[in-house]
Parts: sequence; C-alpha cells; structure tokens
Amino acid sequence: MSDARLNPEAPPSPEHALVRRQDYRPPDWWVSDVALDVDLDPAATRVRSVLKVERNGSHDRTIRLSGDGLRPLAVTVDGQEARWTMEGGDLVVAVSGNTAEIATEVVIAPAENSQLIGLYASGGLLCTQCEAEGFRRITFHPDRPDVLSVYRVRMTADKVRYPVLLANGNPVASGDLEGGRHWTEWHDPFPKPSYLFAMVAGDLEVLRDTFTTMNGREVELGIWVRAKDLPKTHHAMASLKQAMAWDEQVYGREYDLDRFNIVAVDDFNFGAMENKGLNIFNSRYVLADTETATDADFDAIAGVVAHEYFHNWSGNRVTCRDWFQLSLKEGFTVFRDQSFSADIGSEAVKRIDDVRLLRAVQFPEDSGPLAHPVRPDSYLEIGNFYTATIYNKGAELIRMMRTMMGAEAFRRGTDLYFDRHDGEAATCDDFVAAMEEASGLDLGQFKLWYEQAGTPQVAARVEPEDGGVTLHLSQSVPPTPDQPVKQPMVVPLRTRLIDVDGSGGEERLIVLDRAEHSVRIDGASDSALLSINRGFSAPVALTVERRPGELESLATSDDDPFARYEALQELAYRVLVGGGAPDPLVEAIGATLRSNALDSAFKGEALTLPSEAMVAERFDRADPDAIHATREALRRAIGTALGNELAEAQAATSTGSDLSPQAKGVRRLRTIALSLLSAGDPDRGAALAKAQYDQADNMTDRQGALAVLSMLDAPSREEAFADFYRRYREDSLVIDKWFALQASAPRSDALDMVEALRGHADFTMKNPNRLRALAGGLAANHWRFHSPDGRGYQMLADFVIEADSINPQVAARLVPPLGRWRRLEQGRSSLMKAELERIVAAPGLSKDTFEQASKSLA
Ligand code: B3K
Ligand code: ZN
Repeated sequence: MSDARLNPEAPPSPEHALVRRQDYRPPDWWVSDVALDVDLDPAATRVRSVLKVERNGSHDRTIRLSGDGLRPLAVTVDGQEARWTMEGGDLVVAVSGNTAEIATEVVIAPAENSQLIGLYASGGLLCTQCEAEGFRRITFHPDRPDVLSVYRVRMTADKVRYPVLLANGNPVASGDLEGGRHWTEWHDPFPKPSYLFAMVAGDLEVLRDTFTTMNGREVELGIWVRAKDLPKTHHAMASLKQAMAWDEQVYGREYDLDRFNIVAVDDFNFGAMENKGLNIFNSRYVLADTETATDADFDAIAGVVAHEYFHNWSGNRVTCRDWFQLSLKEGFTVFRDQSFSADIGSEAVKRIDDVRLLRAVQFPEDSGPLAHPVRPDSYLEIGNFYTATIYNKGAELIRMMRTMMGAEAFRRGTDLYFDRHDGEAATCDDFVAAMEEASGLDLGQFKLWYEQAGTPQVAARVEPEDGGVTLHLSQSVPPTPDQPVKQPMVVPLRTRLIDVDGSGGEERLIVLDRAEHSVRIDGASDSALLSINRGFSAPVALTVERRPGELESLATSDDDPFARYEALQELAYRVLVGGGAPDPLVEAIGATLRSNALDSAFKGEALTLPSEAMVAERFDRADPDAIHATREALRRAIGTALGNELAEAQAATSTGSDLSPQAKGVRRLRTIALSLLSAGDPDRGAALAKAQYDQADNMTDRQGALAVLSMLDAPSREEAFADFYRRYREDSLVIDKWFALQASAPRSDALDMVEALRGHADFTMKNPNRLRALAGGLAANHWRFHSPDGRGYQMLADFVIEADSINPQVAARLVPPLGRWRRLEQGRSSLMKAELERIVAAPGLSKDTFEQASKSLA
C-alpha cells in the first residue's frame, strides 16, 4: 500500500496552527452522499465509509479528508486502489475525474476514548459527539460545516449488549445475523454537515409520545434512557412538546422528519447536542423528578430541550458556513430558548436570571485575556469558543435587533432568513442582511457588535432645563486583545422619565450611536426619575449620575421589573463597593418583602445580592477577604433588621409536586430568606434550616436548606450532609450536588474539604459532571479559591493538568478563573500567574488547554 502513496515524505501539519476567518475558502470538493457501515464493538469498531464526491469548480487539487488518530486500512477510488498520502492526521487522495466514490476503512476503539469526542463508551452505551470536529475521529471526511451530505448508516452490534441501534433520520431496514449480532440501517434525507451526525447503541428503554404538527403530520417522539431512569423522563417529554408547539406559533417552524429521538448519557462534555433527529443529552438535562431535581433543574431541562429542538431550524436546516459563524446558530438559538422560557414562566424573572448570567460570566470574559468578538477572527482550538460571548452576548445582539425593529419586522426577517438559506451553510452577515431587508433598517454600524470585543461603557446624566430635561449620554469601548482602538457602537436604550408620583412620560427607545449624544425630553419635570436601559435593552455597563434618593425611589416604584431589580442591585453595590451605610438598601428590601403587589419569584430575585465575584469585578484590583467580610456584614445587617419578614417568607411553603411559577417562586424566596436570616441569627437559622431539610418533600427545599447549613458551624450541618449522601448515593446527579455544595461552601475549611473529596471513592475525573462539580465548585467559591496562600490556585491547576491528559476539552474550560490574575491584589496576582505558567509548562499539554492558559498569561 505504501507504494501507492502520493508523497510519503510530506511533513505532518503543524500541531498548533492558528485558524483565521480571513482564510476561508469554499471547499474544493463537495460530498453529496455518505454511506457508513459501522461494525460496533467497544474495543474495536470497524468503520467503512463510501463518499460520493464532486469537484467544486475547475481545479486540479487533491481531496483532503480530515482524520484525527485514524489509520487507513484501505483506500479506494471508484473501486480501484487509490493514490493517497497522510498529512498529519489527514488523508489526501488524488482523484482524476470530476466525480468519484472514495471508500475508506478504519478501526477505532470507543472504550479507550476518554476525550468523549467521536465515538465513545458511556456506561454500557456507545454514543457519538461530533461537533465541532469529532467526525474525523470516526472516519476520514472533509469534516467542515459547509459540506452537506445525505447519510445512510448501517449499524451492526451484539444484540444482547446493544439491542437498540439509533442514528439520524428514519430506520429503513433491520435484521439478525449469526453469532448473536443484529443490524439496523438508517437514512437521513436532509443533507447535513458531518458535525450533526450521531449514533447510539445500547440497552435502552424508551418513553414514547407523538406530536401532530401544524400541517397535521404525526411525529413519533422518543426519550431513550436506562431502564431505572424511565420514570424521570416525563418533564423532558412535556418540555419537548411545548417547544415544538411554540416554534410553530412564534416562528412558524414545523418539524420535518417523522421521528425525533433524545438519548440521555451520563458522560458528556457539555449540556446536549442537536444532532439531526437524534439529540444526545447529558443526563442532567433530561432526568428529573421532584425528589431529586430542583426547580432550577426543571427549568434548565425545559430550556435545554427547547434549545436543542430549536436548532433543527436555527442550526440544522440553516447551518454555519464556518466555525467563526458559530453565533449564527448559537446566539440566535439562545435568544429563542430564552424567549420560550419567558413565555412558559415569568418574563421578568427570566430576564433577570439571563442578565445575571451574562454579567457573571460574559462580562468578565469580555474584560479579560480571553475576550473575543461574537464573530471571532482566529482560534487554535474551536472547542474553546463555545463561550458566553458566542452564546449569551450573541443572543443579546439578536434581542437588540428585535428591540430596534419591533416584533413584526423581526418575524418577517426570520422568515426571510429561513426561506432564503434553507439547506445552506450561512454567515452572520446573511442573518443581518435578512433583518435589514425585512425591516428597512440600516444595520451597517450595528454589525460592529459582531466585530468588536469588550463591553461598552455607557454614562448617562440628566440636566434639567426649562420645561423639560436633557439626557446626556456617552460611550466608550475598552481595548481588548488585538483590538486596541474601537468605534462607537449602536446602543438601544429603552428609557423613561418617571415622575415621583409614578406618572410621567411614555417609554421611548433612544439609540446611542455616537461617542456622545444629548437628547432633549420635553415635558419632563426636573425631579423625574431616570429609568434607563429598561429590560436591559443593551448589554452595556451603565453608570448613571444619580440625585440623592433617586435610586431608593426607583427601587420601590419603577414600573419596569428589571429596572427595579437593577436599582436594588445598585443600592447594594453602594455598600459593597462604595462603603456606604446599609440602611437605604435594608429599607428598600423591607419594602419589597412587604409589598402585596410583587410576587415571590420577583422578591427572591430582589433579595439576591451581587455575588462576591461580581463585586470583585467592580474593583481594578480586588481584595477577596475584604469583599467577603463586607458582604457578610451586609447579609448580617439585613438578617438582623428584617428577621421577622424573612422568617415569614421562610415559613411559606408550597407542595413539592406543584411546578407552577407561583409555587417555584415561593420556594425560591423561602431559601433566600433562610439564608439571610441565618446570617443575622445563626442559631435560629440552623434550627430552621434543619427543619426545612427534614420536612422537605422536594429537592429545591432540601438542597436550599443544605446550602444554608453548609455555611454554618452547627452539628446539624454534618448530620444533614451525611444523610444527603446516604439517601442519594445511588443517584449520580444528586451526588454531583453533594460534591458541588461542599466545594463551594464559603467556610474557612473549604479547601481541606475539596482535598478530601478529591480522594473520595465517588470522585472521578473521567465523568465531566463530577469533575465540574468539584473543580468548578472550588473555582466558584470566590473567597476560598482566592485563599491568600495560593492553595486554591494550586488545587485548580492540579485539576487542570491531571484532567488534560484524560479530557482536554473539559480541562480547558476550567482555566479561565486563573486568567483573572490582573484584577487581584499583587500577592494573589503573582501566585495565580505562577500556576498558569505551571500549566503551560506541563509536558504533553493539549492544544485546548495550551490555548486557554497561554492566552490567559498574555
Ligand atoms: N451545539 C452544541 C455544543 C457543541 C459544543 C462542542 N464543543 C450544543 C448546543 O449549543 O446546543
Ligand atoms: Zn446550541
């Protein structure tokens, strides 16, 4: 065979080559059809592939089939032995005609695949994960998202071990073979990129249901899990049906295949994957009952099930031309799932939660060494770009366009986008062009949001003038890596001037699109309150010059729930950052708690103080000990002053099986009240927490009580943790909570606990959920992670280095907390930097972790 190779001396492709957006070229070859014949076995799976290829244009270039860790056992072109060579992991084949059939054969070992990319084993199952570049670990293929093909897949496996064989599309034939093996063939009629390919084999049970589409087609739905988990699939199924109906009503999008299957697996690198017709999920986003899942878990399941389902249009029917366009599908789909969750729950609470997440994760990313635009310019490893910037800031961009053009024009725009690009691989520019055409808006300058990284800083000031006021606005976008100078952005600010009695002008949309801009508002009284960036209409950091008493009034009277929440947060920051007295905040929180007009869910949000990490973001160089002490003092002040109101809120209960937004709100407020009350009176708090724990008929109350106990030094804390472990030791998703709660507990012995848990029999680095529970819990424990002796940093770096040799994608995602080193006081700063240097110097480091750690040092 080696005689037939094109160029045996060809050098391997460079390990750490930067991929640039500017270098995009259309593919040299199309692949119209992929036929796979997969003989499954955990130790040795044989994959035979036949690709029908067609030259794209007139050129004489070879065809490059990407491969990662594959060895070609046979390569033919139109049935004849081929001329081929290996370049790095890729197979390069010479083809003389304009069309050809290229056949290859490889053997892979799913049981040894600890990266969980490509085909791997999880529990007794075999399953795949291909996005972004995992298909090349299964077979040779161009493996780029702009090459769309029709797939036919024949799966063969042992019938006892793998009675269920699933792939994309529809099953077309099946049969039994000698030796206890059987086979099934699947056909997916919709051309798709290789990253949407999926297969699952295993001993699975199914919850079945049906959905009748708006055009009367019946779709068979299945949620496939291990037998013991079947009772926990009903919420996911109900969420799926709700999502299918919602996408028809709100976007006019109908499901297209006759089947839609979801499979839950325990070992999964992230949340879930939208493979065409065969979504594969991390089991934590499928399985729930009220005994083992919190309300937040139930909500997350609905959100993720909807997100993956919505991808069928925003991602699958219209896919991405290249990975720089990732936000085309992810930003838009996050926006769609946020809107869905708002519609089935509380719009105000959902917005507050989404903004809290954006500020907690995306704003720090945007102000740190890993900052990148929503449409990045380059990467080493695309796996590192599944970020809050691509997902959550990307969703904010879609939301801003909708705010500026209105709901109807936005819907015309999405219709145009889907119609125009159905079956294609599109770009972010294509999306914006459809929006411009549908609305008549010029979005030329708006597109800077895709290009420029960094969170715009906006300042606002009101100046009274005869018979009205003038609103002065200014903006600047801070420099970010590779982008020292920025242009002014388009910043849509929903604004209202509210008279003290609650009356006053209508809300208006002010679009700030210059560095400075002043807007005259007639008829506003000079004592009017400025309610601005209502609903968080633009993802900016806003500073408003406030008159004495203005925030206090907004905190109790703004008619926009988000703005009201925001005023309370600003009052908290005055104490936590500005060193102000707690009294105005305590009063406003008291008024909020006593209000009959506000529901419990909103009260819960209003009582949630900015986290220590978010407070730290407001300092150039933070001192975590001082932040922790100040925040604890504030919690004590609130708990002491409002003990009775908090006790009343904690005493209110709702039946665990009631999952209405109202019942969830009662439970949410209950634990937040318990937490504040315990800060004021730890003994009373411990007694109430233990009672809440013991009497709980649902995981929300029980986990909430345990989280409060985790902060206290009461004997009941250890009792409750031991009881929790005994009760749920067979349920790995609940044991993840047990690990995470201990790792993130703000107590002086937290690092000792993390060290002990690392040696616990139930700890394994091979399961991403378990690793994230412990290492992620440590990193989320702001005060202890930033222990001044650097022990927390050292422990996280140890986790990263060890995990990197098992699962680089998951290891790389643990690095960013260390990248905040520039924003900590000097002592900690150098300790953090030293740990990053240790990671970069680790022998055999993956390019995933190398990219994250080396950029974090730059
Ligand atoms: N598209 C997948 C994410 C894939 C991540 C690959 N590193 C899930 C989602 O966003 O819906
Ligand atoms: Zn997605």
